[in-house]
Amino acid sequence: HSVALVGAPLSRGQKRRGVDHGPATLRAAGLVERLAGLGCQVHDFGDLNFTQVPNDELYNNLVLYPRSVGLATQMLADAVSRAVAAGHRCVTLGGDHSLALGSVSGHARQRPHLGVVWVDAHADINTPLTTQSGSLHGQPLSFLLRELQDKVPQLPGFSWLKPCLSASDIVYIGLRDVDPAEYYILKNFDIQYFSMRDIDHLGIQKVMERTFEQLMGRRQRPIHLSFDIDAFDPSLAPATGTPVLGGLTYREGMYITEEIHNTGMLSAVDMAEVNPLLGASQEAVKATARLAVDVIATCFGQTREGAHIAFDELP
Ligand code: DIR
Ligand code: MN
Ligand code: MN
Ligand code: MN
Repeated sequence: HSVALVGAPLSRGQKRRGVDHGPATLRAAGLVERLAGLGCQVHDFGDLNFTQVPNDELYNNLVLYPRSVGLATQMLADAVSRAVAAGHRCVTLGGDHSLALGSVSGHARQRPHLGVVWVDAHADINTPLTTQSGSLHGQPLSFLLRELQDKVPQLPGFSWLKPCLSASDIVYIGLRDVDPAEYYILKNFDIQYFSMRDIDHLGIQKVMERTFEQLMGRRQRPIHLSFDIDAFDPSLAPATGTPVLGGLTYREGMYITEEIHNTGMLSAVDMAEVNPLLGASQEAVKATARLAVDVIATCFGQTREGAHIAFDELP
């Protein structure tokens, strides 16, 4: 099968420097070679060239860089839509998590019935009116959800965006830092989530069973995996902007992506929030990048138990 890589060096969705170097960091960690080694035909479309929109003033005295994020995610939506239309499974390399505004929108243009698995410490579902940080990486899902549209004002730069998800199309895994307004939204719209506490209680196997029951209980559908590297414990993924204690173990992370691969329905992946300027050392940055590459490789068939080759390929 063929995998498209789209670099989305977006950083204006949050406040810390360096996350725009995420795509280069993931490539330097051997992403292309790893996917090729799994038998994927890799089509690397390079990095999109995002420009900062001049005079990009705060929206409502609070929300940062709406025009720049709006334009960049519009470009990304077009790129992802094209890649999926060409028959590729599309991997978006972030960049901060506001990139999901573009990747999910573009994916949904070609696969309107997709379901989203959102792996993150955070719910990223603040609206421009509930956000406390002003950062758009904490808000993408509020723009994408149909049920929330009367709560989301029209931001400059976002006129292209149409909501493409319903509340029942999303499952979260790994939550442990949810703002009060976000919690209200999750409960009010009955959005399925598995917090770290739920993983402790149920175990990751039941969590994945219930995830697929929610998304695919009635019929098979394409899956969009949006993976924020801060879902992992900071001891494993230190090079990220908003680390939160008590995250996924390596084994839980690999189990999530193995199970998603095994559905055969994975259609697009985001890898967000790897920031090479935030590791305490070069080793910390490399460990974070290697982990992100392991996540992506597992999505496309890498297994912990080994893979067989044809007998005539044996030495
Ligand atoms: C917080 C943090 N809920 C916000 N969100 C983060 O800014 O709205 N998302 N860090 O990844
Ligand atoms: Mn193949
Ligand atoms: Mn996060
Ligand atoms: Mn996130």
